[in-house]
Amino acid sequence: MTDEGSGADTHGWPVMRSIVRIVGLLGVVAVLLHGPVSADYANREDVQRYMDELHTEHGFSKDELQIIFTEAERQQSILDAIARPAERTLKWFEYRRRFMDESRIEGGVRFWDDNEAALRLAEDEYGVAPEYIVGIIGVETRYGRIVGKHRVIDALSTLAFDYPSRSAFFRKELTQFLLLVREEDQAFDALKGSYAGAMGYGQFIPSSYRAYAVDFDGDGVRDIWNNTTDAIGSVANYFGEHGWQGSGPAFVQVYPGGSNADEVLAPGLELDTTVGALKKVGIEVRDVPEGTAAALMRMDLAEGAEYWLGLHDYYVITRYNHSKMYALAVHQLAQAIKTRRAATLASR
Ligand SMILES: [Ca+2]
Repeated sequence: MTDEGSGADTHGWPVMRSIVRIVGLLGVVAVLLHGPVSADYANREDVQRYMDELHTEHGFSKDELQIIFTEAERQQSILDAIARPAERTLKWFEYRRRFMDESRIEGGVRFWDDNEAALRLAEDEYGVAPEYIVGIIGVETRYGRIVGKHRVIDALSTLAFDYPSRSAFFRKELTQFLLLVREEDQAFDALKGSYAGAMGYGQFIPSSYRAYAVDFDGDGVRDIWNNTTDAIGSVANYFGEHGWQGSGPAFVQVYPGGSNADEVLAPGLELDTTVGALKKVGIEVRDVPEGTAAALMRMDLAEGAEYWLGLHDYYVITRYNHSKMYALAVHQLAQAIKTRRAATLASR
């Protein structure tokens, strides 16, 4: 997946060098004006040990790391945000409402129109239907309109060093980010993203960027921040690499009839049963072969509930974000955009 071994060299890093000079200069000015600049992370012992690891394992110079972690800032708003992810506190009907609004459906039709050639190429190359690529980008960022306002270096440093329950994960992502910055010749203090360090149209975390982002317009740069063609190719490649089939529906709605559906719900995200087994206990499933692997899920409405069956490509969507509600929201938005676009084209 990622290429951990490739970073142990100290090849040219011109952008970094110029930043080192500029930041150094600003530091002197700041000291003259305001006294010592804040250097919390660079001075912390645990961060210094991490910097030593980066130096040894990936060949970053100690001076560069000193500057990066003097510049990195702890952000309380990031710690507040990660403490309450939407999927854990909202019921389905509330969660769905956030994504299935009129402007997001219409925005999807426009994004599809504006990027029709790239979407068609992505479908040819990776087998992923346009509506799912548009659906992902719509749910993640409203087609690039809300890509996150945190500096990635702040987000990942805050979570790596001040969020103990997931610090191992975010330290890895922080390392991936610094490798990305070096490989892609980016400025470490310029890239922005979500509070969790996810970037660009499709909100790729750094390890996903390094493993799955593609240069889909062939200009030599994998630009998921500003280039919709690269963003589309990268989402499609991510799904392709995670086994997208595109041969059947991702979800079908099913009906419990007189069965005790709540007793056979999938405990996790995996496809833990088959259509045949669910039919045997009385669940009504239409038009899906009995041997098909499936996960049964209940989605709570304001009153009552719906039951949905997740099939193969549902599981692939959860590789993007480990949440059943997320996957169903992407699916429903994708279908709504596809239906709306067909109606719009018919009326033109
Ligand atoms: Ca490109």
